[in-house]
Amino acid sequence: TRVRSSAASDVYKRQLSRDVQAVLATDKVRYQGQEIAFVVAQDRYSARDALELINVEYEPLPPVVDAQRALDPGAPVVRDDLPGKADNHIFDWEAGDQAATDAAFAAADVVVAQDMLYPRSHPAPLETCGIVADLDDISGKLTLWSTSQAPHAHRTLYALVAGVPEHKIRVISPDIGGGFGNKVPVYPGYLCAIVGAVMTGRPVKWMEDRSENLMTTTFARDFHMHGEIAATREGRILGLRARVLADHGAFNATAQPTKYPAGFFHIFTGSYDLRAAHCEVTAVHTNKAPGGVAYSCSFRITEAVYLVERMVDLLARELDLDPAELRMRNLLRPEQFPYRGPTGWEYDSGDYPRALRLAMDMAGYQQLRAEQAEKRARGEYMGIGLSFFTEGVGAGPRAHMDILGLGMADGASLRVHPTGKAVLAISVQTQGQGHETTFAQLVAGELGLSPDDVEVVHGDTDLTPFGLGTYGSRSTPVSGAAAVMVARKVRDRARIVAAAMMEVSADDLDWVDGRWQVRGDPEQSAGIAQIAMAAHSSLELPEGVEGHLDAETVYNPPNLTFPFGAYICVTDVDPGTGVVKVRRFIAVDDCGVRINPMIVEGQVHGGLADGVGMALMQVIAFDRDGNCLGGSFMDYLLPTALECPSWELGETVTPSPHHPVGAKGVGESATVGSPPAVVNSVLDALAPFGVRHADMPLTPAGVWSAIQGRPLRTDLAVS
Ligand code: MCN
Ligand code: CUN
Repeated sequence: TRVRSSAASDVYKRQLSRDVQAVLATDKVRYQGQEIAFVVAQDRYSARDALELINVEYEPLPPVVDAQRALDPGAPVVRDDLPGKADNHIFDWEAGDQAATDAAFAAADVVVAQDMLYPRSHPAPLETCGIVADLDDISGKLTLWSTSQAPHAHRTLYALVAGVPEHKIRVISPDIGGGFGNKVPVYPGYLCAIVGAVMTGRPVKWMEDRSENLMTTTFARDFHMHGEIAATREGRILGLRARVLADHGAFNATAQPTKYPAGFFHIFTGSYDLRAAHCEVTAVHTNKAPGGVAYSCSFRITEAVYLVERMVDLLARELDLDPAELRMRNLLRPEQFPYRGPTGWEYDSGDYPRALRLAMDMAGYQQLRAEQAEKRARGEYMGIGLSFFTEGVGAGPRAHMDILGLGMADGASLRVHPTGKAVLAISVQTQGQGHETTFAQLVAGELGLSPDDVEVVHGDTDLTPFGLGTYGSRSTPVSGAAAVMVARKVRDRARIVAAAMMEVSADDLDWVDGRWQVRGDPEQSAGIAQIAMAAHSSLELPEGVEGHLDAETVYNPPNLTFPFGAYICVTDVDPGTGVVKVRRFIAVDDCGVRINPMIVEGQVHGGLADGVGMALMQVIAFDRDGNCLGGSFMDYLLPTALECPSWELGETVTPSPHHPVGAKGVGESATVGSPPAVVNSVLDALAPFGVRHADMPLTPAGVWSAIQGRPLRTDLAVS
């Protein structure tokens, strides 16, 4: 398709000149599974037959599969289509103060260094990606039913690319079978379906099969990290360094449009009171499917937390200190909040020691250590692993964060019908997180209604206000705040109407127990339903006050919210087979005020299972020819109930000071926090063998090899 440049904004034109993903390959296929042609047919069987008729002659070319070799002189250049490109280098990026960090390291008694890989993994939602595109040739309206976590942002992009006026595009994102970040990007299949619909005048549907989804849609992680931590002999951490090689695959489409090329990785000092830190990230192209960002990840905080939590454990071992004790000595203290970290982050609130103490109490930490000592004495290998994480979720504010020039703020609109039934329209999109429940609760709480009386509308650009969508656990911090603020606007309007109803001054009304009440006269009050009827009636309202009861708002968050948690994982490792059994998992999460505790627990359960999967089972590896070895669920293993223990959850509540009800996001917390706890646990179990580190996933083969002193490279097939 040709881009109609007249419709393309400056921002978009800038992107076009950069490193964006091809819709279909023309001269060269850059990774296995890259789309080269599309066929439109009346059913999938004829489409398959037609595909057979397309004869593609491939000339095999040498690939770059190993990120660590991508910058070698003479390495094949993946993106030789980019003007002047003679290597696989994408960007260098750094954060923190290098001189201060060097000084901290020079002053340290102990320095520990370690290389580690956060392997490439895949979100693997329950349903794959797909779209139905339909162009009404009379109205010119293009309707897209698509699996999108960000319907409004997708619509804007389609309008820019296709030159179709934005109001003539309607993106509907119904129940999409889970997202986990997989459904944030725009994929070639979506665009092909749109082109197909435009060209044929018929609705066109595209739906991936599982292998296509696993092999070609956006991946996560693939961070080759080198960490260094400096401390005093007493266990006071002084500084942290990270050097990262980021494998972005063949196209850099997901990371490039933001001003954080390595996402939020520079939050890598984690939960510790650290004065000096410096990180450098270099990104490279390889002949792999594009990606690197999404999978319940908070945009690289997953990798950052993994790095620091592994480094702290390694330091504990070096100092012969208990890892819980070392963490306690270095965690940020409650009085340090709001806390500005050495790479520029401002954490809004926290009480870290309380969360860690609670997790240790729940686990019976000292008894566990005693049990471990006994078992070691009789040749049994039990591990106790800790991790403490700080998340940063709720992107914006719009001045600091944008995607393709779209500032990260979210709208909400609220209409209360005459009968007191309310409809809240939000710009984020639920994929199973339960927004229909929690957002109704938020509005109901502000207006004194029952949540049953609040309908939540989402996932349809024609019915909802503009906003950037659901990812980075931003719905509650941003859209949830918008829902509360718009409800408060409605409540303020209701106050004026109530004053007119009761013939008093609005200043004489107090909001008590979900009703506007005349001060000093509790007998005289009105609830929202009554007020809504009056607002639509012939009741005379003061000059300048409109009738009806509705409002709109756009919420621009002042900062991210910073949820945190303390996790403890207990494993038993069989040294003969390398099999790891996760026996117990204690998770204390603090996501500020919980709107719906059961939903929060469900989110945490899911994230913990993700963490067990990543730590022990999941990896998308490649062979030396660039064949993807994780293209089916036979190879890419997802955790089931068999691999997961019965989770033991705890909570502390440290409200966010800037969120209107004190809530922080939670959707990705457990995925971010749990992998290091599992890995630390397994490596704790293996300590008697002198094993310092082994990379995820800690499969039986990986654990067994580590015990033999030959740790595996998990991202490449062993030949
Ligand atoms: N919640 C709450 N109290 C809080 C925080 C959250 O009751 N203090 C509720 C929320 O209102 C919402 C749910 O918990 O109903 C998750 O909220 P939030 O943390 O704001 O996260 P989002 O709604 O923005 O969801 C996105 C997040 C991400 S980025 C991924 S990835 C992920 C996750 O959610 N994908 C999921 N959880 C998922 N759960 C399901 N079932 N399916 C996915 O695809
Ligand atoms: Cu990072 S995966 Mo979620 O933000 O959609």
